[in-house]
Amino acid sequence: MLTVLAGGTGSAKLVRGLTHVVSEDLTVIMNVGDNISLHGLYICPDIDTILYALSGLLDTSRGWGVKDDTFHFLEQASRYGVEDWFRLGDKDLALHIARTKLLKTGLTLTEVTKILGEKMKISHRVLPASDQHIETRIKTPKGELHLQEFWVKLKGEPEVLGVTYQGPEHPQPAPGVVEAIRDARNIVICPANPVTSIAPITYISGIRDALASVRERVVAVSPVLGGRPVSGPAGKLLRSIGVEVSPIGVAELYSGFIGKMIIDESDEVMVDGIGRLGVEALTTDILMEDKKGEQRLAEFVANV
Ligand code: FO1
Repeated sequence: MLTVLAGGTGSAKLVRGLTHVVSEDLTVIMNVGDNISLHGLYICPDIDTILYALSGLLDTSRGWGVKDDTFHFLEQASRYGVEDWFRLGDKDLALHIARTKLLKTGLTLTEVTKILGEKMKISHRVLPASDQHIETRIKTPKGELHLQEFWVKLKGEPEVLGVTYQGPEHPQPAPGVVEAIRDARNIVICPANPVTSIAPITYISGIRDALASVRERVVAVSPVLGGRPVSGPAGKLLRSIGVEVSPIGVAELYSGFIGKMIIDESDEVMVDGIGRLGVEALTTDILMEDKKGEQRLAEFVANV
């Protein structure tokens, strides 16, 4: 079994690539830190993105939401004063309504995600990192914001003063997560935002300890290439927590629980620096610009 720690868009590409190149079971452990309640619905953006990617429904040009979706509901609702900054498409809404209804019957997020995955005919296992609500909060001069408010509503523009993960004092991993790490042939950390996609997962001490205990089998794909994040606000967020925006910076952040890191071949000069952190650096082309690129990187990742 291969186990993958994943966030949203960038992760979806690698996960989709892996489904094409590996024949073994895949378990995807999902970030829940960007989950948000809006219009009475419980939305899990990263889980949604992976479910859509694995079922072939994903709008791959945007990297989120359903392909060929329309926004009639939101357009009409905004006429009544409903907030429309978070673009929920008409087809996408169906998933949030189904999830919220199932959660209201008392099922856990793990159970609900399993049901939705089955209905979407997904054969791989998608597990929320936790059944508890652990929310990534961004501290800005305008006050503390939900990640989606910072990134989508305010377009990532406010200065970032810090990042916190808000939830129970001792957040618990969801059932099956620790076992999926312990029993995996290898564990892959996707090239996702280290601060808002991976850290909310490893913030759960049971998960962090499980990864550390099998550290030599944990391989991360760098989300940074040539001093810049491959996509999204990772640079700003890494700087805000005092981490250098480079594969070395990310390797240092992850060094307690990874044994290997895949970096871009253009960053080869960093191999020794990463090695000094006790992490073996491997180089390849890490950009996934099309399906071929996804499968090429997935092949490399699956065979380290
Ligand atoms: N991202 C955006 O940039 N703008 C949106 O309006 C937006 C809506 C949205 C709706 C459902 C969903 O599952 C994801 C959505 N995303 C949107 C993506 C999401 O904000 C981020 O990609 C992740 O939270 C970061 O991992």
